[in-house]
Amino acid sequence: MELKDKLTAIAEKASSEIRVVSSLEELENLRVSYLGKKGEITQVLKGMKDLSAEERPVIGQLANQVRDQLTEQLAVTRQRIETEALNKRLAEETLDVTLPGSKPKKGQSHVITQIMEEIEDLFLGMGYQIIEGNEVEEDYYNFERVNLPQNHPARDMQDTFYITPEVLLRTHTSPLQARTLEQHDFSKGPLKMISPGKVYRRDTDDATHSHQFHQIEGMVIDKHITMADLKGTLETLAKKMFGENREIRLRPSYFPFTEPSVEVDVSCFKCGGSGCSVCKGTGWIEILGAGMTHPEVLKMSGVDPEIYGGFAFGLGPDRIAMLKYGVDDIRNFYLNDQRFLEQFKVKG
Ligand code: FA5
Repeated sequence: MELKDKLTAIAEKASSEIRVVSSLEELENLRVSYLGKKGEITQVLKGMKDLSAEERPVIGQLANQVRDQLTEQLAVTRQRIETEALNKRLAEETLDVTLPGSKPKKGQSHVITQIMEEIEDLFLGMGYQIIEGNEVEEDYYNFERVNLPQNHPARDMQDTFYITPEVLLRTHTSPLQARTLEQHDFSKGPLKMISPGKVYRRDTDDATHSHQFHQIEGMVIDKHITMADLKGTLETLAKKMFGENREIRLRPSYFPFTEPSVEVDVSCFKCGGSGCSVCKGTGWIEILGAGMTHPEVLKMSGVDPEIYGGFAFGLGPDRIAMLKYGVDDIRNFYLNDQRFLEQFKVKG
């Protein structure tokens, strides 16, 4: 066969093969088999040396033309295959933006924190300031400055964890009474404060006692404050936390830093007052201690008890949470069981 016919035949065969190719890999194989170093067209071009001088430019031109055509067809086909592949992927990987997303799980404050914030809001609304204290406290402020000198028998009820003989984990929030009193400038107005935080005691844990719990200290000092102001304040608190129907009672008590002193009990949520294991048969659960500030406490902080006086209280938010939600063991608050804690949803 003449070289010219051979070239034309190769060109037709290559062109029809390229037309039906469906993958880039097949296309590359075709390119190599026609235009590669050992490809059919390259072989033809190599045979040109045997041609006559007249034939050579004619065949050369035809061979170049065929090569250019095939190269062009290969490029167009490559483009077609790539576009098809892209369209296929786009169709397969379409995102349905109308599908609902997966909701991230929302955390919430611990139930005790919720109770503390509720109490803070109440007192902020009555014009109290909130004071922060330290959990690691000096023996001097924890005991001596609230009228509990060394060897005072009432220290026994609040044994704690000592860091050094002078530094301890505070047993109550009452050191904030002395710390705030000594800072307060009475020429600017009365002192009305609350101070929430953690406290520690070497108590044996039971249904209503934990070795680590919370307290909110409160103190009001001004001229002409009476026990009626204390009672009214505590009643407002009790009604806010437990509603109008829950009974409360004030019971005479003793604290070295208040005189007279009271303890406030709320009727037991479990037995309604008849006596059970939660209230230890008494029908009542104690939520706070309070009283009229002892003149010695004022004097030690440089405040004249002849002019100023007032009241203080220390309440237990853990006990309040128990009573509000009917939790029969205080230890539940500290076990970090999500199933328990999730029940107390933040309002709103
Ligand atoms: C005090 O700690 C006094 N500082 C309170 C006070 C302040 C009296 C100001 C007068 C003036 P008491 O030890 O009773 O008092 O504790 C106060 C409250 O803390 C209790 O009524 C109770 O609600 C809570 N509480 C006491 N011990 C524990 C405990 N181990 N676990 C959980 N709550 C407790």
